[in-house]
Amino acid sequence: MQLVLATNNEDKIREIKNLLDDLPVTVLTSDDFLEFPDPEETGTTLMENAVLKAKEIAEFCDMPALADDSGLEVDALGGAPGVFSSRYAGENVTYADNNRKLLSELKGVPKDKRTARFRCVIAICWEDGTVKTAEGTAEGYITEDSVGMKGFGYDPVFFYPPGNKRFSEMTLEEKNLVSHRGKALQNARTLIIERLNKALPK
Ligand code: ITT
Repeated sequence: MQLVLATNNEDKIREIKNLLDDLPVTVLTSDDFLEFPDPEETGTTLMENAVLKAKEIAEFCDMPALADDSGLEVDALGGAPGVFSSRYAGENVTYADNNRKLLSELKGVPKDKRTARFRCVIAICWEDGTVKTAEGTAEGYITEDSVGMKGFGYDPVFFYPPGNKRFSEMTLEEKNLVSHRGKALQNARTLIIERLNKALPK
């Protein structure tokens, strides 16, 4: 089976590839195509955006596509940045810009009110246009500073209590075992394996 990753985010690609590497699936990315669209995320939920990205890329590449829409929900901010996580500090900003804005919005908020979760929705659009989805979350809290060089995005400000460290202090394998993306991909693997089994000659 060939599966194209419907994302332009290199950091997601690294994590997703690691999570699929033991399956009999050839994983393709934007690097394998001369042109690759960057779908406009017009949905109001992670689910809507994941589905629209998977559909658009599956149609463009004419093969099954897997999309990830993910974000950080901070309780003290009423669930923000949520669906706007990648553009929290504006269009074309860096991860560091987003983290600075987040820490500044949470200035003075006590630790017990800094609870947050990462959410990930994976959508797979098969060749026939049908779409299946899978979800995962990871609960933690937002720290008061930005520390750690691993991971990406909000990882340097996201403390994960069961691991007693930030996502930015975990190896890729450690993070994938407990993260929102790791859990969503674990569920998505079941969908891929079902599909592979269907394709096998009886
Ligand atoms: P694509 O749409 O091309 O996949 P994107 O980066 O725009 O790439 P999203 O719209 O799903 O993707 O935004 C996700 C943002 O949420 C991402 O840019 C990070 O800021 C944040 N995020 C998602 N997963 C994360 C993770 O595992 N660790 C840290 N931050 C994460």
